[in-house]
Order: sequence, then C-alpha cells, then structure tokens
Amino acid sequence: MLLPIITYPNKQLKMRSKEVVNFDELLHRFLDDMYETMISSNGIGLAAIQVANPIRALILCIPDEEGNQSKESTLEIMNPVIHAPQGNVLYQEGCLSVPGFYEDVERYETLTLQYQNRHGDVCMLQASELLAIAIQHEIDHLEGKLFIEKLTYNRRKKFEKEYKKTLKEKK
Ligand code: Y12
Ligand code: CO
Repeated sequence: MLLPIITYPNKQLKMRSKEVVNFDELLHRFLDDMYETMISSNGIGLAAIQVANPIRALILCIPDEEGNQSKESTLEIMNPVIHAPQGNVLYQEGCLSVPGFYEDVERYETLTLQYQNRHGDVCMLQASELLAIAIQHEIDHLEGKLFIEKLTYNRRKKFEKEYKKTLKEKK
C-alpha cells in the first residue's frame, strides 16, 4: 500500500520519534509499505516519520550498478545508534519531504551503525560513501531534523527564497 509522504513545513517532521518495541506483523507490513512508497517516489531512503508514523524506523536502498533497488537489498533499520563516526564529507542531498530542493550538506565520512532488524535482532554495519551519508540523513529525521537545518546561513536563505517561489507558483 502506498503511504502519503508529508512535506515541509508540516510540523510532524519536527517530532522526535519513539523507540520501536514491537517487532510484529504490523511492523513488517508497515516496512513493506514504506518500501513500496519509497520506490514509487524514486527515493533511496525513507524514515517512518515522513509517512506520519513517529517510530524509530527507516529504510535505505542504494541502487546497484544497474540502478536496481531490490527489496532483498533494502536495509530495514530500527532503533539505530551511530558509533565511531570519522572524517567529513560534503554531498548534495535531497529529501522526499523537501521535494525539488538539493543542497550540499557536511556529514561524517564513515561510521559504524548498531540497529535492530525487522525481527528485533541486534545488527552492526560498517558504512561509507552514500550509505553513510544517507544513514545520517535518515537518523536526523528520527530526531525531527531536516537537512535544510544543517545548511549555512546563505544556503538556507536560498532555500527560503526557492520555497516561497514554489508557493507563489502553486497559487
Ligand atoms: C543524500 C542523502 C540522503 C538521501 C536519502 C534520502 N533522499 C531521497 O531518497 C530523495 C529522493 C528524492 C526524489 C525525488 O524525485 C525524483 O527525483 C523523481 C525528488 O524530486 C522531487 O520530488 C521533485 C527529490 C528527492 C539521498 C541523498
Ligand atoms: Co529526508
């Protein structure tokens, strides 16, 4: 089932999401719906709060060399904790909740992630490159933060200007 994605400036995006405690059929169905929703919107990552569910769950699927994003290769991440972040990197980010706006954001270059999978098993993952960046972007959603809040003053102004322009165009 496709879920509606909420967009800036919806206040729900500012909520801190709550720990996942039930790793049951309801969660599994929700994760399946998140995957369907992310793929149908051409996304590579989606946090539960973006579909108005304030739980600490996110999915990520970095396309392979052929551009495929299979369900099997999708990471389903609950209750994530970042360990040993290292280095810094600039990357142009986009977000399904801020459609049409892309900007450079500074992130850690590599990290170790502790999380729980859909069955509640504790897993560890070493991440670098786009995966490490996308993990940080999605974990920020769980804290109620959007990537536009990490922009420099001038880039944030650029965003406000573009956002106001899109509002006028919609009128
Ligand atoms: C860097 C950091 C984090 C991520 C993961 C989360 N972002 C996305 O998956 C964004 C997807 C996205 C897709 C869009 O739609 C199309 O391109 C058709 C899009 O454009 C519009 O909505 C107009 C914006 C974002 C990724 C990279
Ligand atoms: Co996002």
